[in-house]
Amino acid sequence: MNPYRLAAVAALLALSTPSFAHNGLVHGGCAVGQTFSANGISVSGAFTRAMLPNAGAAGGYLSIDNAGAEADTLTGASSQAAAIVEVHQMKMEGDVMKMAAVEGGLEIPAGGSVALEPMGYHLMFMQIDVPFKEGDCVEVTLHFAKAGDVPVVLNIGSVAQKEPVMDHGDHGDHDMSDMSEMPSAE
Ligand SMILES: [Cu+2]
Repeated sequence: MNPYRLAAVAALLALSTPSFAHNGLVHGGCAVGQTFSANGISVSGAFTRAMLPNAGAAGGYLSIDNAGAEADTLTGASSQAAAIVEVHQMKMEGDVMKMAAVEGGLEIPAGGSVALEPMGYHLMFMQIDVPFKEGDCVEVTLHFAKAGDVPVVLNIGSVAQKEPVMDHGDHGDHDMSDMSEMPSAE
């Protein structure tokens, strides 16, 4: 490849956003316990679940901290891994648990935090082409009214994952029996 062509390729790479996967999925080798920060917003404990065949949709869970002096609003999210990503809320309607898009976005109070978790607020990934597989990761960009775009990576846990994915790596000294005592990721 001649030097000019090489430079052109390098320039193109520099222009593109830091995405390491074509379909928004990162296969294997994803770090766990990461925090993603931009403009006063910090996102931690981000995870989703492995999908059963033909499930087509998945929830996304994470905790959002707003260190700013003003409230911000999570207005939406996008990902190459799903054609549609919405911010949803679970609600009881009579005896029936239903979910619906959060109208007007989700407010994150100044100096406060909001958890998106199973049975509560969550990201809803719909029209997923490549099913989520445990151990891989999903790249998502969160959109905030004030902080702008915050790119995050969700670890894919088991089909029944309820908590952020932990490192069950080769640390012989890691005692998993007291996981409930783990401080929530900060
Ligand atoms: Cu939902």
